[in-house]
Amino acid sequence: MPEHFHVNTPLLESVSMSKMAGTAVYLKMENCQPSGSFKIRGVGHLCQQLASRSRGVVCSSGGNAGMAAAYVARKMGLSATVVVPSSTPPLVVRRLQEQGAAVKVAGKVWDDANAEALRLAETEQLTFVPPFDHPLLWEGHASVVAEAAAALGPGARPGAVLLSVGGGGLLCGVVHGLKDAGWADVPIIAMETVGADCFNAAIKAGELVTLDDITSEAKCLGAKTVCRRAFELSLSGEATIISELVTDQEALRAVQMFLDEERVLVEMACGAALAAVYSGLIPRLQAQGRLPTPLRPLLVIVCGGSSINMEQLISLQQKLQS
Ligand code: PLV
Repeated sequence: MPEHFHVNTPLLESVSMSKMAGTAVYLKMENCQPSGSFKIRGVGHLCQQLASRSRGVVCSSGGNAGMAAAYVARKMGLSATVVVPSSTPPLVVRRLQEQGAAVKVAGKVWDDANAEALRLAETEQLTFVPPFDHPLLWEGHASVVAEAAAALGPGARPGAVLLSVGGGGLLCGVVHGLKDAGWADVPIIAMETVGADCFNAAIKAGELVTLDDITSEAKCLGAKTVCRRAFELSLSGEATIISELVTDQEALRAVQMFLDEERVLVEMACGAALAAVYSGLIPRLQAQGRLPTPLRPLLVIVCGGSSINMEQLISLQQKLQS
């Protein structure tokens, strides 16, 4: 078995985003992962630890954790079943099947699909691969920070890390990675879209909140409840987390601008993070005193995602920009 399934992704400086952010912007290009997103880091690590003698894996997913599970299972010679909600576009179902997974559609949102995946794990004795709520996932995701630290070189230190939050697994992993890199005091800007904002809602309420529904088009951010660890981190002094929201329109505009400027197509879940730069949030946070001025370089986790192609982009434009 290989040491790991993910690749060391490029760290690219973006001149146009640097201009908008008012500080150097470094893009950690997780869209380049073999499964299309950062998820392979954690999922690969978890499967290596838990699934080597398994009868097969079952993963509940908005799409991208499933893509990672399907890829890793194929490499490990295991079967993969991915349970997705009906909000998952057909293009993702097709990509999952191409990756060799059996796909089951269950329920309207990820939480419904998760209940079905847990049931299958039990009845079929499969290894359950959660998409965001597991310490092994966080341990695996932490490698994204270690790689960025190595690429930036000794003595370098980001001013902030920018990422998206769905169920909070990436956030937990990045906090882990920042600690390992000796960067525990680097603030994290945690982005969600309005309508997929379970982390922001929990922070506002002071307790875990279960959203009534996922109304955002960023379906891969669509967990109704953020994982407990992410919420606890927001309360503890272990990390500085700035939780912010963008609209679907802003996330989509960011996807389009990123395509035009960087020539890379990412899904809405990733657009949510990019929108912090394209919508001018960074200088606004500085003006509010929530980020320092001047700000050291901004490390952006370009989480990627398979839930996008030209047809999907056009359909999102018609839905959100008409
Ligand atoms: N997507 C999960 C959860 O969906 C999934 O099953 O694929 N960026 C992209 C492209 C993602 O796919 C996800 C999560 C995130 C960001 C957020 O990561 P998280 O869930 O670890 O906060 C419901």
